[in-house]
Amino acid sequence: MNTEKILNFIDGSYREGVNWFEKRNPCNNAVFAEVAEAGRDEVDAAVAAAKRALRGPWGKMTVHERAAILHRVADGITARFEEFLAAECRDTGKPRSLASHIDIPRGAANFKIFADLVKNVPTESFMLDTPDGAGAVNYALRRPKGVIGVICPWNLPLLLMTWKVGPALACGNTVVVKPSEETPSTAALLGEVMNEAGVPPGVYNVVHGFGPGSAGEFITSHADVNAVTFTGETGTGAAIMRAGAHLIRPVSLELGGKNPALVFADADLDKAIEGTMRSAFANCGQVCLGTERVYVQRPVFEEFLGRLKAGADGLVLGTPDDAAANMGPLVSREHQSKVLSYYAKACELGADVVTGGGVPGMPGDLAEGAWVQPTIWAGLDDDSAIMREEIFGPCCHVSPFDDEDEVIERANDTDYGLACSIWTENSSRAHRVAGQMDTGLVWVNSWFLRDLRTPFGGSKRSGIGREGGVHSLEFYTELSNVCVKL
Ligand code: NAD
Ligand code: 6OD
Repeated sequence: MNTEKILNFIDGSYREGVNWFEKRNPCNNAVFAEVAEAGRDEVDAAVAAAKRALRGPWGKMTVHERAAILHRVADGITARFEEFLAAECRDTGKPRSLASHIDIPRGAANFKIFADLVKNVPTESFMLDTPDGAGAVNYALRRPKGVIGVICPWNLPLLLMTWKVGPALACGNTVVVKPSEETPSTAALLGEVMNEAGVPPGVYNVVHGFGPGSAGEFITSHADVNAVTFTGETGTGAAIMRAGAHLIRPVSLELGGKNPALVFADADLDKAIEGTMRSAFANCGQVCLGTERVYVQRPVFEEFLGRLKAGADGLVLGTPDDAAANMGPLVSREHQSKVLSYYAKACELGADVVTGGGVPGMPGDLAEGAWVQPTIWAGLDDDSAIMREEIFGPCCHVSPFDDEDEVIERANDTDYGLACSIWTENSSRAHRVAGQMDTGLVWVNSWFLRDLRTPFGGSKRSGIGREGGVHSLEFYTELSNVCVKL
């Protein structure tokens, strides 16, 4: 079989590992690449290179020099847009129309935004009176934290990886990245862009592999990794906290969600349907911010449900190159099994299957792919597993509600606290409800509308910490206070 090889990127060069693992196309489950799994030696080499680069040219550059290089990285991604797009679509199966509007442009923007931000954010300064009358001046310095371990998921691979790597490098750190085993390609390709842009060797390193007993664990348990930033499942976040606890190592965790949408009777239903179609089904429902619980006020419940069903029934499943398709497969057959187990569970629990609930008939070799139908349920209790557990597929449950206090309480009654969407044309209600939601992110009459200067992250079991804007600088730097006696 003629498969491509995807390599680790360590100290500015591509390297093999201790093993090879298969990368399959989610559309037809065919193996198209072998990925070099990094062992402990490769991870040690990557961490050592990252540590050296902190002392070398990267650590000695001015903020402006670093920022200029990061602009070149962003321009390099844009110059090779088609290559990144093809690699991302091949790994994930997502439509080109989606990746070309979200994943790849954000991959570039994440470098520019944070390169510009570090140049413009001041630190604090205080004059202190002293008994001798001469005084003292205090000022804070931002210093890089050091070697940052970046552990990434598979749903928006380049976007979520650069969302961490952009600010980490802008702040003067170096990184050891572990992309998801499902999506190794764009992280590896970015190594070429880093070299072309003049990023010194050792600043950006990529090691491939899995979690426990593999590259993920080797990074998170490494004593020379100074901080770990992670996006992924809540259970994995807990394991990563434990791995660094004895080192008192800072972690930033962006974890799972079970996000509600609240559709009030005074909403503009055209907007609410358009937004909920995206929040439930975009990226085949594999967005941490996605809506899996929809609460609709009773006077518009039937109309909303009918229109959402019509929208879901109108989705066109197809491969990334199918220009008519607006929904791809799930990322893998393994994830398909997980999502289908929830489809079965919903039936066992007596859900009303409004649409979907199974595997679509796909032609030819696509029948082997990780396809599932977009699915809508109604009729389940708020306590059912379908309403409590993150499914991470193209599915949602729609329930009626009667009044504002009731829906706030029901929407907040979850272990998660990542995002919610509120649909109403009454601006007083919008602000009143937004202020009562136990989520790190609240969208009103929108969803996944991003301003990278704003705080991003989850509460409860959806995460620890905030990134975005100055909040990223808080995580990726150590503040040192300098006190000068005059
Ligand atoms: P995952 O937790 O299974 O894997 C994420 C990464 O962690 C992978 O690279 C994996 O190899 C690695 N990993 C697994 N176990 C590890 C361990 N013990 N030590 C170190 N590394 C380990 O998550 P996933 O399935 O790739 O992604 C989907 C999940 O990510 C969903 O729960 C979703 O909600 C969440 N997510 C959250 C956000 C957010 O911003 N909050 C964004 C995207 C995805
Ligand atoms: O937009 C972002 O910066 C971000 N972190 C999005 C996360 C999406 C989750 O799947």
